[in-house]
Formats: sequence, structure tokens, C-alpha cells
Amino acid sequence: MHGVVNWAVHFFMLDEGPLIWLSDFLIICASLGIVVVLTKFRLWKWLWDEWLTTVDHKKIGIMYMIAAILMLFRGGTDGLLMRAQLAWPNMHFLSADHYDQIFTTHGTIMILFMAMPAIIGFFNVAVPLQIGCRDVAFPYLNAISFWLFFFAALLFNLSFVVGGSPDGGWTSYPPYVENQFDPGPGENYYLVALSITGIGTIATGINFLVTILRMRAPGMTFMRMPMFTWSVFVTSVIILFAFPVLAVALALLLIDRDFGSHFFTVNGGGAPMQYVNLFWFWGHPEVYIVILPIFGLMSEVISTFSHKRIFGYSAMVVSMVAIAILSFVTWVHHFFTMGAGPGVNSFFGVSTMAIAIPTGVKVFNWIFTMHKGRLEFKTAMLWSLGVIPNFLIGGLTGVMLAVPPADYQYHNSYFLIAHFHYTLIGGTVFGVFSGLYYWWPKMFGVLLNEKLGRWHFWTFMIGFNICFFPQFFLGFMGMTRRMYTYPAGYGWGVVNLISTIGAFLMGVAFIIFVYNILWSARYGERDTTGDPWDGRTLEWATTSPAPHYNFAIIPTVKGRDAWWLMKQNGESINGPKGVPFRPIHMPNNSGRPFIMSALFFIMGAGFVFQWWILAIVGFVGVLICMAQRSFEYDDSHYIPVEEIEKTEAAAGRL
Ligand SMILES: [Cu+2]
Repeated sequence: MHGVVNWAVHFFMLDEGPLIWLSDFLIICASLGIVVVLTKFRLWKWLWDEWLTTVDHKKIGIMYMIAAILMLFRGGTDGLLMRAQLAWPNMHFLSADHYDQIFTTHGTIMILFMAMPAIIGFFNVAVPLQIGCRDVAFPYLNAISFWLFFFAALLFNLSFVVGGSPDGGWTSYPPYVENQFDPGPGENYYLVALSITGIGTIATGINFLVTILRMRAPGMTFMRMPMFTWSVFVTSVIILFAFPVLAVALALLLIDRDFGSHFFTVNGGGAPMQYVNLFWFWGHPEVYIVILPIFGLMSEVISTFSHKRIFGYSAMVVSMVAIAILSFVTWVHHFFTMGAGPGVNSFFGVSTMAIAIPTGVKVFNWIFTMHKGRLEFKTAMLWSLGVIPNFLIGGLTGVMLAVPPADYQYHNSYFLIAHFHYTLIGGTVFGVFSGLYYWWPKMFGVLLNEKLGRWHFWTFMIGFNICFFPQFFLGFMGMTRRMYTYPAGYGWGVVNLISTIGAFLMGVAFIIFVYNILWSARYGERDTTGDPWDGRTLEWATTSPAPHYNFAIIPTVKGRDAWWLMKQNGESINGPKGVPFRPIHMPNNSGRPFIMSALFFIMGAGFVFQWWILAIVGFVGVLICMAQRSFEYDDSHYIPVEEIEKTEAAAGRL
């Protein structure tokens, strides 16, 4: 009996102190709250029918966005804990152990469970509408992608209160993370959760590649596609080349840990540097996976709010493709100090700097798009414009880091930390907010409040720069990343304090954003037109939110900025008056993606704790789901004409 209690105390980490108790308490409260609300308002059936079983790309997109915002909260809390710990010399607010866990989960969550779902959410929200089709190529697979991500995120987050978080850094380099030096389930959580979400991401890449290749409305040639769709196309290609490499690296490391092989252990004949190469062969392109879609959506936003077509369309496309190709030949810049020699380091230094050229082309094109445009500084536009100076600082310091001899100095210092936060926050997070303000009416039929949006933007913009600009100097002053405290007398104290103040301002900005969501849901302006910004691309042609089938009649595209052209010519989205509707073929909802992903979760938990029976149970369950699916012959239905007429009439489109 005593043994069991001891085990449970250790397993649920009750011996770890108040931070864990508080988390447990909050998790229990939140879970109970959700159950009570769902039961009280009789929403269980609605939740299952409308959301958990949906294969509608728009709803899947919304679920991705909600998950991304929740993970921004979790990852942001990690960030604030770290900044609190570093605010002053000799702080002991967090122990070294906890600090390690928190910077590991901060990085992992922000990249894999915040940035990724945010951009994939936008893929889902916008792409099928922009290319004038009714869903993605494989709607059922799309639901699987989402639920795999969702359960992987759940598994990863569980590590905080069950068994212990990973603590090997978000890059998880061996030999440190091999069993010998890092026992316990933490690192397994990392390997298993990333593998599961990675499967979903690869499927998403395939899905959107095929969707864009095969499902474009008649007349939408490649060179008439909206810039955002172009960026998703290019990004999907990068995903298909990059993510399988990550999958291999994680699998080999997991086999090392769970089954005692020696892929990456030197004294068993393995090579830890091999992991580092594989990791960054994915990791560098990954930064373009999360920035190219932002470049695409910025192009849409800047063109819409300048009321002009994008300047240099072909150059924008070519530069995106060039960035994609170059992104695969720069990975060694993450370990110039490995000692590969001057030839190799020079090659990777030059190829890294070369990316500045196509990126510069894009910046100039955005500026020329605004030139002589009728500019409208809506919140979405502010966030997109905010990317330009911030990302520029990130990009230019990136060129500084790309000089191998100089990198020997900056390597693993706070200069690097400041650099990549300028690209990832100044680029991706600013872009995600831009996209949220831009597409919010399309997603929910409601506009976010502009005044609160401006407060959100400026608080975040100022907080972000106060937080990260001083870190360049901390880097020059010799402060290295991942140190949990530092002595007084180095002169780092005040600079760190300033940085921490900036971080908390960003936290305030996040609260303003959440308040804006709640306020707007209740009092916000409803979007009755479907086209609140006088948009240019086809997603603005349909109602907000779009009907289940997106378009009653598939539009015919006659040029770039298809919807803008149609408005110029006074054409209706439903074609000339009197064109009859025809029944629309749509996929059925299915609970299997949810159930199958839950079984993946069970299998994953088995791998984390090395409970093989659990792993086998989950795996067999997954196989049964797949077999069931292959015998499912009736997975779609027709929407009758009367229903389409009713929907279109209600939207005032008859
Ligand atoms: Cu890189």
C-alpha cells in the first residue's frame, strides 16, 4: 500500500511543490467547468455532431486556431516564468531543473503546437475558399490531421503534471537526452508527441498540395492564384521534404531510448552529430514553413488595404520558390562550431545570406504595393506592416549570424535568442494576428473590435521590442542561452529587468486580445455582406461564415484577384440570374478521426512510459479503425437543391 502511494506521489509529481499543485488545481477546475457547462446547456450532442466529427475545412480551421491561441497562452506562460526567473541576479524563483523543463516546453510548444496549428488553421480557413472549391481534396484525412495534432498537444502538455516534462531543449540533442543521462518519461513525451503531430502535418502537406493542384475553380491558372494560396502550395512542398526527416530522427532516438540501440551514442558506435544534421535538415526549412504562409497572407492584407493589386506578382512567386529551395541548403549554419572546416562553413554561410535576396524582393514589392495606393490602416493592416521592420531586424541579424567566424562569438548567446524571436514573433506571431483580424469575420461572421485591436497591436509591438531588443546587448555582454540564473556584478541585471518588463507587456497585450474576442462575440459588428474589407480574392465572394458547401455555383475565374474583377464587372457569385442550382456532393461527418487519434494517444502513452501492453492496445485499435474505414462504401451525401435555395435566400443571394 505504502509503495503504491509513493509511486503515485512520484508519478503525479506531488512531491514537486506548489507550481505543480496549482497546475493540478487549475486543470481540474477547467475540466470540471467544461463538463458542467456542456451538461448544463445540453451541448454534448452539439459538440459531437457539429465539431468533433466534422470534416468541414472551415470548422477544422477554427479548431486549429482555438488550439493555437490556447497553446500561445501555455507557451507564453512558460516564457513569462523564465523572464521572471531571469529578471534579477541570483533569483531562485525556479529551480535549475524546472527552468530546464520550462525552456524546453516553451520552444517546443511555440513551434510545433502554436505556430504550426496557427498556419495550418489559416490553410484550412482560406485556401479552399480562395481557389473556389467546396472542401479540401481529402476531407476525412484533414480531420485525422487535426485530431492527431490535438491529441499530440494534449499528450505533450500532460507531461507537466504527469511524470515530468522533457528538459533537453527544444532541439533535444543527444547524447544529453539518451536514457543514460536523461532517464524518465520527459524526453519520451517529446519524441512521441512530436512524432504523432508530425504524421498529421505530413498528411496536411499532401492534402493541400493535391487540393491546390486538382481543385482550383475553372479559369484559375497557376499564375492567377492568390498569393496566400501560392505560399501554401510552396509550404506544402517544403513540409513533404522536411517532416519525414524529422520523423526519422525522432524514431531513431526513441529506439535508442526505448530499446537500447546506439544510433546516436558514441560508445556504441553511433554518431550524435548525425541527429543534429537530421534535426536541422528539418529544423531550418521549418522556419520557412511558418514564415512563408505569413508572407502570403501579408501580401493579401497589404494589397487589400492598399486597394491595389499586389506589385510584382511574378517576382513574389519566384522569390517564394527560391526561398523554399535555399531553405534546404543552409542547415549547417546551426552548428558552424562543429568544426566542419572552412569550405563547408563558407558554403552554408553564403547560401544562408543568399536568402536575404528573395526576402528583400518581397519587402520591396510590399512597399511598392502601398505606393500610391488608397491606404486603410485597419488592425489587420497594422499587424502586417509591423512585420516589416521587426522581421527586417531579425533578417539582418540573421545575416550577421551567417558569417561563420562571427558566429563563433554569437553562438548560443542571447544575440541568437533575440535574432530568432525577431523572426518568429516579429514575423510569424505578428502575421498570425494579422490573419486573425483579417479572416475573423470570415470564420465567425463577426468583426473584431478595431479600437481594442489597436490597443492590442501597440501594447504588443512596444512590449515585444522592449523585451527582445535588449537581448542583443545581453548577447554581446556574454550572457548565454539556457542559463537559469547569473551572479550580480556582470552588469546583466538591469538589462534583464527591462527585457522582463517588455515580456509582461506582451502578456497584457494577449489579455487585451482575449478581451477583444469576448467583447466582439457579444457586441461586435456582424458581417452581413461577406466582404467587410472590400476584398479581392474569392473567399470574400461568399457569405460570412461561408455556407457548408462554400459556393452554390462554382465560380469561373477570369483573372488575378478574381472577386475584385467580378465586382468591377458587376457579376454575381452565383452567375447570371436564373442559372439553376444543382445538388451538391459533400463528404459525411465521421467520428473515426477523433477515435483513431485518441487511440494514437493511448499508444503514445504506452511508448512514453514503456507500458507495452497499452501501446499494443492503442496500435491494434488504430489498425481496426483503418480496416473499418476501408470497408466504408457510403461516405458522402447530396445537399438537395431546395436546401441550397433556402440557404442562399436566407443570405440574400437569390
Ligand atoms: Cu537556420
